[in-house]
Amino acid sequence: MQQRSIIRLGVPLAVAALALSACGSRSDSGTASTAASTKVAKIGVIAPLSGGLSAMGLGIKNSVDLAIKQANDSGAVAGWKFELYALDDEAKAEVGKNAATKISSDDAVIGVVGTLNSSVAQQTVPVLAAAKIAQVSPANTNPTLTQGADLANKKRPYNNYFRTCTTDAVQGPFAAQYLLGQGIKAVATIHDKKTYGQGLVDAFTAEFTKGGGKVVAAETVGENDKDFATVISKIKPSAPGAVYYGGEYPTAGPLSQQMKAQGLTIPLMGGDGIFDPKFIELAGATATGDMATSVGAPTDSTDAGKKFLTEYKAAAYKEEASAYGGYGYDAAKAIIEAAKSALKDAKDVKSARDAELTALGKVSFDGVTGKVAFDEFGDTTSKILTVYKVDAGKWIPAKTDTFK
Ligand code: ABU
Repeated sequence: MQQRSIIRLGVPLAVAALALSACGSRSDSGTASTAASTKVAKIGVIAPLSGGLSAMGLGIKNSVDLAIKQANDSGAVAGWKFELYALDDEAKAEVGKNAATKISSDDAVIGVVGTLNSSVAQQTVPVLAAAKIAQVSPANTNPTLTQGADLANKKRPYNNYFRTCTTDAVQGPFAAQYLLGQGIKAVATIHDKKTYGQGLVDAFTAEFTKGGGKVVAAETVGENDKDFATVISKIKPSAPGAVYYGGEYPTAGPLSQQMKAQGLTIPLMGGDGIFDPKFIELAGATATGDMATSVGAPTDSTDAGKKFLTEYKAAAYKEEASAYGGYGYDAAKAIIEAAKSALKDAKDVKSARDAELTALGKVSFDGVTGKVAFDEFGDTTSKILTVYKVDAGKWIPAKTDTFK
């Protein structure tokens, strides 16, 4: 009797479970399930979702999620739904490589947005390339990723890699020209010895010295350093007019704070890796006058950017879009745009990956960060950058221009 009751109860439960799985659901874990007639293509995200750089990574993830939801709502690719498959790289190269390996074993992945860090991308790109999965970064700025190690003889290393942000070959010189234009002719450089930080300082130094400036001290720090007394005391006697820093805000913020506290009252300038409210939080009240370059025009300065920020806010994500939200959104839109032709007549995602790579190289649309299109190396065709200055506890745009 008791057994019959359990069986009677079990049948409707099983039917309900089957019905639920047929209706489909979206998850971050990579589990695909959707209505029988609709196929699933996953868009991966590999970014720091925890740790010191998570403010930027979570902004990227949320923005990709927004692009996916909008694509699904509008039926961007007939017969297909997109799903988000986000993995945390903790801003660590090895963790990123493992994430790429996991993603590349999933036959439903059509493309990946990420990574934040150039040093992590150096590990993820070859893994995804072996599976012919597109990677579109909203944030990697090291030029070697697209142009190869010998920048004098550019050669694209992997045809699966694209980026919606410009490179440090543009960003470093843009900062050098700005400082020279401000009458600052002597700087000290510091970098964190990582791919991004070192490359940015190298590009800055070449342009700054070419323009008649002098690098009066060149130092390095560790990305996890907390005490900068030694490096500050080495720099101080050379009397620079500014410090140019290659690295990210978790280190740059305390460095700026300690510089001012130790009487080195000159601006710290960095690249897009320090362009985040967290930098100002960490640097404190004496950050006023510090500077950062970042890719593109300020997101809220264009109609498309304003629309994106309004939609992002309406989606009620816990975290801000941050510096790369718009670029993450455009990276996801580029993958979706390419998928319109790649997936159209495809029986499955895996067989569409070659076509996706070809189509990505040809995309051209107006994104929230401007025209989204890639050159023969996979780099964005946009060379717009902005200099921001800290004023009253906020990053304020000082100059937006196209690098020449
Ligand atoms: N571009 C800023 C930080 C990310 C990176 O390129 O390493």
